[in-house]
Amino acid sequence: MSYEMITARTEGGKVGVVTLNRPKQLNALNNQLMDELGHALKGFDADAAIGCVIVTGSEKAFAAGADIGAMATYGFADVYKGDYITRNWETIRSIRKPVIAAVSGFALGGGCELAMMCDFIIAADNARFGQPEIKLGIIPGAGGTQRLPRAVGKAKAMDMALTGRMMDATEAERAGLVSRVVALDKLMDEALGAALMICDYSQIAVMAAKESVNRAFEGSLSDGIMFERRLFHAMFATTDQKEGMDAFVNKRKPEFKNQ
Ligand code: CO8
Repeated sequence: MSYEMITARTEGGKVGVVTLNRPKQLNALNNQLMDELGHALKGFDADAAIGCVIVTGSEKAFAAGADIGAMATYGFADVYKGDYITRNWETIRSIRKPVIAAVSGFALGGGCELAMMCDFIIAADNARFGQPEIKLGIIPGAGGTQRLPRAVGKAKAMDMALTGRMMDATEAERAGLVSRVVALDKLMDEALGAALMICDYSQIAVMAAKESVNRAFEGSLSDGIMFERRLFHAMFATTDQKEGMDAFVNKRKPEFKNQ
């Protein structure tokens, strides 16, 4: 598949980097872009050489939301049947390897929701997050009313969903929406550094950690604790656990084989 609305490349042979690439529309998200993004993410997930994926945008916009021009004439039947904006938004959730959002500029509406679907967000100091759907006479449709309150709490999530105001990078970090804030010109270095660090760990342990943290947002605490305990036990069936612990005991660097 050749891409028109994204680019996909690898860094260091280990990290997949997907860049949203509709600069004139501030990376507004439409069906084609979401199809291309899903295809690229699935490709990296299936590639044994890749240990982590970064999704990023442009300096001005990670993504300014779903494409308003494309949506403007849709009726209820169009969107409810799922043929239009809803059909391909969940692909990213099926990716088992870690996906980091490297966000600069606007991450609004569906753009903020896409960033929140990634495993964690590293933000540039010019990043601005928001759920401004209320200004368009609609509400968020891809997790903005669900993931945002889990990330920043009810008060800020309500404030953002009801007023449509944006949060800058400092506020987003303080509120727990993003894990780190760095200078704009350091954004990709920071994201790549984190990705390469993840790639050097046991891929099995990394995937299990991702699965287990995600479990914290679905179901009860006791179910989550039990899920984590069983995955923790399962780690002791891997060669990588033997290697990691032997390397620590013998004061050497581990060489994980992802087995
Ligand atoms: N859709 C389409 N085009 C857009 C969008 C968008 N979301 N955002 C910006 N653009 C276009 C503008 O129309 C403009 O195009 P043109 O040059 O042809 O006029 C170009 O990008 C540049 O935009 P501006 O001139 O407005 O740039 P500014 O720097 O003045 O402002 C803003 C930047 C603040 C980001 C402003 O463009 C803006 O408010 N954009 C809309 C933000 C928004 O409302 N986003 C939410 C959209 S609704 C949504 O995301 C619902 C998601 C539901 C997903 C459900 C799936 C399951």
